[in-house]
Amino acid sequence: MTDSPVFREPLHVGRPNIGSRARLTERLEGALDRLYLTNGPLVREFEERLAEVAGVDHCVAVCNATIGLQVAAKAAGIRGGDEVIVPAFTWVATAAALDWIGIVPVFCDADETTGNIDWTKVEALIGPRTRGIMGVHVFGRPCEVDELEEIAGRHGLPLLFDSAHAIGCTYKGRPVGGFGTAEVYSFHATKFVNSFEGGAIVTRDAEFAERCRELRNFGITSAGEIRSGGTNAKMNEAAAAMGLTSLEVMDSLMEANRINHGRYEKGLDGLPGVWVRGQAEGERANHQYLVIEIDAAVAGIHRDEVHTALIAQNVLSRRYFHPSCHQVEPYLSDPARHAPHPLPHAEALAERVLALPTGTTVGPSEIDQVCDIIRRCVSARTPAR
Ligand code: T4K
Repeated sequence: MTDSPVFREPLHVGRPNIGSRARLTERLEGALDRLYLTNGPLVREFEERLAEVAGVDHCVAVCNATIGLQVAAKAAGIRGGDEVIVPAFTWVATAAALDWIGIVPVFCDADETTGNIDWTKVEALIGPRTRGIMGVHVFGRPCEVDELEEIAGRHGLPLLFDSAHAIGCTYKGRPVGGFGTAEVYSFHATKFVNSFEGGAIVTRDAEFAERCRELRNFGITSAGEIRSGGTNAKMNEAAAAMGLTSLEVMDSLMEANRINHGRYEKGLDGLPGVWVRGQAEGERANHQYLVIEIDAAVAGIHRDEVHTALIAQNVLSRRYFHPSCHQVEPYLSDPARHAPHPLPHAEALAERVLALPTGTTVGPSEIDQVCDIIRRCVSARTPAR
């Protein structure tokens, strides 16, 4: 490796997509002219568009997905002290959203192929305090929805999905967003559809949506009465302006991500112990995360060393998700909240995964150079074949 980095400017994971600046500006100007900066028409329009994308009748936009998960959990009747089964391999927000309002996340191991909650292990975790199950469509790959719905239905438990990664994806040909009791999208700036910060709860259940609307707005009903203890989870008009603008180009963003995915697969093909995580066969995937796995035993080099080498070359890879959620505070040192048993698959995944730059700001030559850096790291360690 040379002293000066391969890339003069940092190559980021999670570069935001803006869409048409003119459309964004027009929408922002409209909000300024109307003097409606929140509780306004752009949020309602964004909700309508999102409901169409999700294939549902109801959408409640919120200020971010973390708060959205809390609102959805409360709307599902889950209270402080209740337990909810969650995957261990996920972004910390899945568990933290619940923990923050006194709900106890009970960690379930991952399926190593899909990265999702291992549905075969869910039922064994159901106990007297269990009040819900929360799946996460990790990196946009859909959970085993049918199996989870069957388990939740049999036990009379609400099933929520953290769909922060999965807008635009399908499960058995149907859009992710229409499953379980409700699903929650994220539109954080690093998501390929973004609203600066933001999220949305999508559901088929009209009453559930109404409860979410109330809880989002201090517990105030549409008749103006306070029926429950709510919060302020509202999305503002500027966020909705960005969300609408970004959503307009969703299909082309997905196509750009798909092409990048193929380029990375080709660039890393045949490299021992290194592979690009795949998506579900026959389903539409948004490919918003480009995640490789590095099996140190085969590649001869640990993921962390490759990560360090990439950063030295200005490729700002991210270890999504390391450590596994159950291995961080407050769960790590609190025996009452610690995972009841080792979660080997989640832990193994957390040691292998590495998210690489993708999206519209990354082109083929950048991808080839990133692959070349990884190739050189691995080749330096593996014996010649
Ligand atoms: N559930 C799941 C499964 C999630 O993955 C997330 C969020 C949530 C729930 C919660 O959703 P929200 O409450 O956020 O709506 C990022 C995001 O902050 C987080 O939203 C996301 N998941 C997580 C996977 O990644 P960081 O700490 O890695 O983000 P940050 O700000 O350091 O940015 C990452 C890279 O993106 C940097 O290299 C810089 C670049 N970037 C970032 C921003 C914000 C830009 O180029 N421009 C930007 O504006 O967590």
